[in-house]
Amino acid sequence: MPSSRWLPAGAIALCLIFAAATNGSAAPPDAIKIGFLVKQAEEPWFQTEWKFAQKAADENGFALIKIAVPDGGKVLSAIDNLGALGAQGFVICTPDPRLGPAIVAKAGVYGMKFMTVDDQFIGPNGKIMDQVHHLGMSPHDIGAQAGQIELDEMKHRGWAMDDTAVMVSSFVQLDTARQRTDGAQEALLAGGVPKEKIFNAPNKTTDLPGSFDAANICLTQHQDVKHWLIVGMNDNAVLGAVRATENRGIAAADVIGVGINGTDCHAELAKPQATGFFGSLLLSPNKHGYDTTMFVYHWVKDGVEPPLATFVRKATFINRDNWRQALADQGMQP
Ligand code: FCA
Repeated sequence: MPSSRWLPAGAIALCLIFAAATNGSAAPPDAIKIGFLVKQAEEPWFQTEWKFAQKAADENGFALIKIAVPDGGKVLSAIDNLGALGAQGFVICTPDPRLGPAIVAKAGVYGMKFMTVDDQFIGPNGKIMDQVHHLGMSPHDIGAQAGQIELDEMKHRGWAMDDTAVMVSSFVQLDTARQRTDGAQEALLAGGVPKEKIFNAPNKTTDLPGSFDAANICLTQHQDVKHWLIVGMNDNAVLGAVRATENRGIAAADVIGVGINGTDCHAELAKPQATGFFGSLLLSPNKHGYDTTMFVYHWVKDGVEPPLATFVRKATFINRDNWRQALADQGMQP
């Protein structure tokens, strides 16, 4: 059982027992119950959100029920289980934004208040469901920041544009991911990178093996490139691509990758030797976890509807030198 006490995938049947036995232990039996459902419970990003959601629950005497929902079936049964437990609301990062209408309908069956975190729902018309309450990061601007940091570092290393190319470790099916890599590309183009030197590496899955495989194909197609800049939607999208460059024998000094999240790269930044993973933009999973949970809690308890959309714009560049301090400054000890 993971130490952070969450429901592993496939253990939904145990939800009632597990939730009653372990989650929200500080809350009395008649306390308000709020669920927190995440698509990739194995990512430190989501574990950090959970940790701060739990802090909100502990401080305010309500119960938090944390459930891993790696696919659509798990999402729907998790909401049923929340209903059976008498939960009045939940926060969700869905494994597939197109499940949005089904999730809205299912929550409606139980009269639950809910909001999305990180990934917004997509409606039947293919557009973001902007009537669903949401809190997330500011994808385009933060992507652009990653691109700008790479340009600055490229200059610092004295690389020539001629023998440099950009790898975009992309996942365009997810709107927040697409906006981040679009923002990065725009910054790189504005900084003088020619369009024809930007190569797409579409990831099949949003994890390290997914980005590794996509990067491998891209590197095979462009063996003449000497220096690589790597952008992606999060730390794993960049880490997998960096691993692929190493696999090909490309030296760390010839690679600049900047991740996003700042939560999933601590082992990387702690390595004794620098790798091609130059650093990351540390977001605010503490706020994402704490604030969404409090929004839903107040909505349930006091009838106060949260703002429809909240975008957390802060991003702190972390690297091998400052990451421990930057995390500590924001109460997110590694
Ligand atoms: C998405 C990504 C996460 C994190 C979050 C803010 O859900 O999958 O890694 O970047 O957005």
